[in-house]
Amino acid sequence: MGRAMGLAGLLLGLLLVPAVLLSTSLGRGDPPPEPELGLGLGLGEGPLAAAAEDSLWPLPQSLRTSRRQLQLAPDRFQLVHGAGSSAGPGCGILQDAFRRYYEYIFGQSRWRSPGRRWPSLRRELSQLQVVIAAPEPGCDSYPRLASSEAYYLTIAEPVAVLKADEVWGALRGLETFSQLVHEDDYGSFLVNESVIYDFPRFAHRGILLDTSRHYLPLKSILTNLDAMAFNKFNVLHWHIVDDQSFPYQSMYFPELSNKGAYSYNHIYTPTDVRLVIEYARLRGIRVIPEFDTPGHTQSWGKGQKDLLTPCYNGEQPSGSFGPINPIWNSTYDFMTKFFKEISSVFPDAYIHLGGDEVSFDCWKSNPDVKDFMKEQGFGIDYAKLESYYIQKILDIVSSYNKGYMVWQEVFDNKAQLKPDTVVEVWMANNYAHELSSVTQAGFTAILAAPWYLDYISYGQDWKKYYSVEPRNFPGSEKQKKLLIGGEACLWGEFVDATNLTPRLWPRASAVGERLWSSSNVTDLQDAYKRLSNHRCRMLRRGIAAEPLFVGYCAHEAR
Ligand code: CP6
Repeated sequence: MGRAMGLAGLLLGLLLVPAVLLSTSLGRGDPPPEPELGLGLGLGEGPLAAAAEDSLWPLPQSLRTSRRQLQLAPDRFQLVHGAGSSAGPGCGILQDAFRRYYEYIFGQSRWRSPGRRWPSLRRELSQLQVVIAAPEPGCDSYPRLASSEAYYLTIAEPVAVLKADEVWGALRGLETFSQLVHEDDYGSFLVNESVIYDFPRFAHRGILLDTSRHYLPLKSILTNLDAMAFNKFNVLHWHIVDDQSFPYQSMYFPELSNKGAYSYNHIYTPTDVRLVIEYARLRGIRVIPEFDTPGHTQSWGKGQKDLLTPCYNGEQPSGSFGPINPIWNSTYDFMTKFFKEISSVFPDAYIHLGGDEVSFDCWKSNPDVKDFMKEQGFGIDYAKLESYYIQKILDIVSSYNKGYMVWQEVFDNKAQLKPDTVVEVWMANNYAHELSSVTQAGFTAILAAPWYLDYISYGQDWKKYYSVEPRNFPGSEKQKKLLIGGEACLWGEFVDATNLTPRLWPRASAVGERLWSSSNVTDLQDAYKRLSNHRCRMLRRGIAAEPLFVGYCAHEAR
């Protein structure tokens, strides 16, 4: 926190009540509806949900709100830079966010008639002033793992003030502010006087999208980035290529997508990629591309000859191919050039290098690989060969000053990893034990195992995702600190543009709150009420989020 925030934080500490106490301290009359008992009665998403705090998602770390309401007049209310802010009208991130959030706050009014200006006796909120305390890293930068997303929001007459160290915190605060403004039955926009201090529990809060099993049009990816911002996610893990297709259009190796994409149209051009990165940046979202090797690489082989391992049937090549061939120098020449390009195209400090699910069958069948194993003294331990390969790739990527993420097998196979390597834990069985081992070895970890959103079942599975406590693994405090976040994964075998959004949202929102809010925010009934309202708000904002359960949204009309 900078100086301004430090002082504010100090004062606030005296005022704040824990967020969980909020619903009781507000003294509102309505008991939350019993979700499961509401069966058939449609109570879930309906008229009981009136107060704006009932729709906050994810719940802020601390929140004090009064019953005094202020009115916002769409033709007078302004989002502006406050005095003393290090950002001004030249700050593209904030200018764009002001425009977006003005639209989210007033845009979907049920009362669109212009010139309807009944005199109001209510006190008015005329501005939200945004103050950025720190001069660095500035408005042209990219969000980083170490970015501050904290913000401090006071809503009082006549102006609301949103303070943040960095613009990323201001983005999160604008989202919260927009969630607090609600429209009453007469078309007035109201907000309760409130004081909020908020920051994320975990620094890495990701969504994995898979654009290989099915191509996702740019529009789907951008819409998903909008939804991520509504849920305060900050990493798009772009699993961009895999066995089935290679949609990434490489500048050095255009044949990879010419031959490996589903078609000439099913590609992401350099322009597309830049667009995704910039759209994400404007929402405080990092884009971490994954180029998964040595397994999951069938599509690479179509456009790059002599890259995959030829498999053998006895003495003869079988005509099929396995993982990347780890024994040829040409493999590493290719990877050196390829990752040089990737390092410059993607600005994030991390690249995900995959390393999951490598089948050894093909390597075992190949006589040249067998000879190489002997020369290297690997015996018959093919995990050693895998580590040998990964090691070289890690060194290549390091030489471009990039950090890397890997799937858990890379750690399990004992590759030498740089200390800032992020190990992603995905295997469902005994993931707590794996978190324990990874952090015991001193590496930072990301948890994905309990949050495979491509896996669907009948019922409210968001509750299962919500009820995970990521730090619930054996280890010291120091180890717990090495768990820096998690990811909700949407693998693409059964997902394309037709069902991406409803399959992800609002189920991923459950993961979003788990990764943002305090660990003691666990009440399922309270979460149900807020998430139902949040889902209705996502619908109003153009996100086709599926329902949690029976009910309706107030904005629906025939
Ligand atoms: N693709 C890749 C996948 C999976 C992984 N890697 C996967 C494995 C098991 C389940 C879901 C997804 N489809 N490249 C593992 C990280 Cl249950």
